Amino acid sequence: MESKKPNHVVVMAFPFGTHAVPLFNLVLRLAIQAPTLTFSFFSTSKSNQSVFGSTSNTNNIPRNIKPYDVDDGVPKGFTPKHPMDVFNFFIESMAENFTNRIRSVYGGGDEMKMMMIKCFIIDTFMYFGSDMADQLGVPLISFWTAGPSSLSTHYYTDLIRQTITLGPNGIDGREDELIDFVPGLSPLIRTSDLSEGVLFGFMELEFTHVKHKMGLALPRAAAVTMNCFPELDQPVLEDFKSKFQKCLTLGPLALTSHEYPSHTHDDPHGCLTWLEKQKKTSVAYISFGSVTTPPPDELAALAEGLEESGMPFLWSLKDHAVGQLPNGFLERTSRRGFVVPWTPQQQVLGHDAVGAFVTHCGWNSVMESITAGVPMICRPFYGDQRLNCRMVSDVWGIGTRIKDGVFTKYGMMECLDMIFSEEKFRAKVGTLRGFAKHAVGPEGSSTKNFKTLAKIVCDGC
Ligand code: U2F
Repeated sequence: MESKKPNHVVVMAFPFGTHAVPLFNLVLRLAIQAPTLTFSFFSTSKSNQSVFGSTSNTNNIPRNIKPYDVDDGVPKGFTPKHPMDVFNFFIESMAENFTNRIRSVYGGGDEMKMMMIKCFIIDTFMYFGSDMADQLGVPLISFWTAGPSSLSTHYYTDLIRQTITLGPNGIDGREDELIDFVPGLSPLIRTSDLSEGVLFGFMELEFTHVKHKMGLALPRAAAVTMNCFPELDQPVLEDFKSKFQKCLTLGPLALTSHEYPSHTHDDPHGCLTWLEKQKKTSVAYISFGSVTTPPPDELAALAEGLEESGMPFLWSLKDHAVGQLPNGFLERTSRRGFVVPWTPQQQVLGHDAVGAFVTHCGWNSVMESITAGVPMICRPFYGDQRLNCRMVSDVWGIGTRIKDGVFTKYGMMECLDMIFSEEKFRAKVGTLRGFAKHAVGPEGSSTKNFKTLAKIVCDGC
């Protein structure tokens, strides 16, 4: 705060799912590029602990990044009865809590200290950042952790609601209607692929309003950035170019963050050693991201399908769910199956032995699978995952969806058979992988876009 020139960048992370880590990795690269700037990273204490806490990270964090904890909004003494309770408390108070915390760090109302802020970098969900940036007259960078098409459905939420008017039965019976009127969006997208709150589902929840407001705020950002590359969704990205001040694709982030080891790269269970013993392209890797576990009946069906298929598999399964596997499953499959609570997923997918990825279609997982050239078997659950699944299976043709949307023993076996025997999936994902690699190369679009981003952030420093 000593210098008179604004030299602070305020970063606002969204503390759930895999949001804070990719934003942090982006901030790391910028902080190295701009050592005279201080990057203040605001998130809840739990999220900051997981991002900054691991020892392997600490040594690699430049000193010009400082974490600040923000109140998570959960009333003191409250015992959550449902995992969503904590999420909803956070959402309802995030605008107030972040604003107050930022004001307390930057002078408690002393406008001179607020003047030290030269730029905001926010997770797109933190829509209220636009007002703060406008008040100070500084640029705001919006970072969308998911894919272009899902962002498009949030930007065009009003158009979608006006064009498809749902009656008293809501989406029932209209699940397969095509969203073929949104500029740039693939005409193969259906109403049921939309995230909850765009057209149906939890319409009264505060989170629905947050997503609507963030869509409307996008044109106010100096740049909208995201973890992808142009060939993945050209028409949507072209449309964004005409709607946003700047649209910068920066991905795949998995290929740009390797130099910053984090706990996601640790391998305490020896997955990579286990993969070394498997044949090339023989293993099915299963993971449903950081939040989701399929319901018990589906877990059992998935396990039965894996067992009956006779295929080697590596399964990232949270400890609390292991008891829901069929009796004796672990013992019977121990010669060819490995079940662990966490894997170094990027390296796992990049290992020659892995031939298919059974995934919930979280955006980071989809990007990591493409980056590694591994075709997918999709079982989406919520949010952007259904839309990502549609892109993977119907638009890009680099995977298949599980039959009828839920795991069954024979459905699982059918998908495994299809993905391992039909070369077309691997060929198509291989092509995308090539584009991905080129994007982060010396002449690639992501490399150029990162330079543009760094220029906006560092302007005058
Ligand atoms: C939310 O995403 P999730 O955290 O549920 O899922 P992903 O986006 O796929 O991210 C999971 C990350 O965790 C890593 C994996 C990914 O980077 O490599 N990981 C791991 O290293 N080891 C493991 O054993 C398991 C996972 C949300 F649910 C999605 O719908 C959104 O698309 C996403 C991004 O906004 O956030």
